This record gives sequence, C-alpha cells and structure tokens, in this order.
Amino acid sequence: MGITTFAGKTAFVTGGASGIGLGIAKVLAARGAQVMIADLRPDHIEDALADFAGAGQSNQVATMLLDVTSRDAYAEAAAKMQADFGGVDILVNNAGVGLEGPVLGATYADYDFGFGVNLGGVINGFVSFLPQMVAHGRGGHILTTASLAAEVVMPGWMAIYAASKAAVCHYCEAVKPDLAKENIGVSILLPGPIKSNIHETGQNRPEHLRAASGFGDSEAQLARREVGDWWMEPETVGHMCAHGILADRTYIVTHGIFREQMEARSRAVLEATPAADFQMGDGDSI
Ligand code: NAI
Ligand code: GGE
Repeated sequence: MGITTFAGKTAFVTGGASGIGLGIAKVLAARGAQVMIADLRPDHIEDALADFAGAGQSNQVATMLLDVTSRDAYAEAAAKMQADFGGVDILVNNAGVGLEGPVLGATYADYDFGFGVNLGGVINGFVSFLPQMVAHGRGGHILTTASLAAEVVMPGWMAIYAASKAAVCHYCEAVKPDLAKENIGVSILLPGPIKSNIHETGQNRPEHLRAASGFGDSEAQLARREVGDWWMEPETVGHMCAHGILADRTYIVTHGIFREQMEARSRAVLEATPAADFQMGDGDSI
C-alpha cells in the first residue's frame, strides 16, 4: 500500500524545476516532505529555488543537476540520496521531452532523444532507486509521468512521443504487483494539457543529437507556441498526484477531454479481437 503520509518523507522529483514536476514538488513540500529536485536545466533550478524562497519553504527543498539519460550520474544521485537522507521514499519519474516532428523526416537522433529521455530516463530511475527503496524496508511510492498521448492514436508528428509514453505506461502497470509485495506503490500520471515549459523541448536536446535531427524546424516552431490559458495549473496536477499516491491509484488522469479518442482506440482493439473461445481452424478464412 506504500505511503500513508508525506510528513517527514523524502521525495526525488526528476524534471522537478519546471512545469508539472515543480507543481508536484511544491505540493509534496507543502505537505511536509523533503524534496530533492533533480533537473537538467540550471536556469529552471534557479527559478524554482526563487519560488520556494518566496513561499518560505527553502528548507524543504534541495536541488541537483541531473540528466536522467546518464546512468553514471543517476547512480551517483542515488548514492547521495542514500548517504544524505537514508534513501528516498517517493520517486517521481517526471522528466520528459515533448518532441514532435514529421515522422518521415525523423532520424536516429530524434528516436534516441525521445526514447532516451522519456523511456530510458524512467528506466534509469527505477534501476537506480528501486534497490535502496526495497532495502530500507519503509516502503514507498514511484510516480511516473506518462501522458494521455499513450492512450489515444496520436498524429504521426507525435509518434515517437506517444510510443515512449505508452512504453513507460505498460512498464509501470506490469511491475506494480511485484513492487506491491515490497510495500512500494506505483502510479502513472496521465496528463492532458498543462501549463509548462514543454515548448522549450529543443533546448533540452543534447548537442550530440542536434546536428543530425530532422526535427529542427518543428522544435523552432514549438518554441514559439504560447501556453494555453485554459491549460491546467501544475499545482492542481500536484494535488491530484498527492491524492493518487496516498490512494495508490494506478492511473491519475487530469482531463476528460480525450475520452472519445480513448474509447475509440479501445473499441478498435476489441473489435479486432475474436471471441474468448475462438480458435483458428483449417476452414476459417482470414
Ligand atoms: P517542462 O519542460 O516545463 O518540465 C520538464 C523539466 O524536465 C524541465 O525543467 C527540464 O529541464 C527537465 N528535463 C528535460 N530533460 C531532462 C533530462 N534529460 N534530465 C533531467 N531533467 C530533464 O515540461 P512539463 O510539461 O512539465 O513536462 C513534464 C512531464 O510531463 C514530461 O514527461 C512530459 O512529457 C509530461 N507531460 C506534459 C504535458 C503538458 O501538457 N505539459 C502533458 C502530458 C505529459
Ligand atoms: C501542452 O503541450 C504538450 C506537448 O507539447 C506535447 C504533448 C502533450 C502536451 C501531452 O502529452 C498531451 C496532452 O495534451 O498530448 C496529447 C494527448 C492526447 C491528444 C492530443 C495531445 O496533444 C496534441
């Protein structure tokens, strides 16, 4: 069943210096957790620290620079959390990039960037922190930010993004029963549109995956996109997550706006599915 209170717990939030991650970090801190924000971007970390200082909560938060795609850096981060805090209670695998671009123009640099951060970064979180979360014996919770993009058929320009999010979603679903035996809860955050800096995705692309990218124009265009005024506030998402963690909910869904597309996808799979007692026979035609 995992976590029953946030008071005195230690949380590790990747991509915690901006957007959804920052919203989650703020709510966990307000509810008494010690929060380590781990993020790629020094500028976001600086802004986040100013936010916490303004709220008089500087003593509840610490920050570190971390690229979730670096396994060595992640191992170091986990060792530091063990040494300084006696291990983490709540791991929030939130760092992600909203990469988009024409699928016919996508290069390996684009696949490596998208899957590297959105899938690889999450797996690195599990591999780095799960051993200490099991070993300390207190139980805990792992929340992973996927997307409603994982639950609908997305347009081609979001194919890599959607595939990376579907992968983490199915991974989390599959490991949940095994982790439950260790008193570690698992939740998947499935957000719709949230106010954030996801339009800065191009800035989060590492140099070595830049030159060969086919998404340069798309990322430049995305960088000019305005944040929608009707999109959800990250702190509202944070409150939904806090509730979902305490209830050990598998899915935390922020919006109902994609219901029809979600239903259409599920229905299409079921419509292609034979009856439970169906067996392909010699006389059947395909
Ligand atoms: P954001 O860009 O405001 O925040 C993401 C943070 O992650 C940034 O501070 C960035 O510096 C950091 N980051 C990026 N790459 C990293 C890396 N390799 N290592 C460590 N940190 C890294 O964007 P947002 O929207 O808050 O994104 C958070 C998560 O939410 C992502 O996984 C995204 O895919 C997901 N999401 C966002 C939605 C939205 O509408 N904003 C909707 C559905 C999912
Ligand atoms: C708000 O910005 C983004 C973005 O740039 C990339 C991805 C997402 C938001 C989300 O993960 C989701 C929810 O908004 O993407 C979608 C999910 C379902 C249908 C359409 C989506 O985006 C167009």
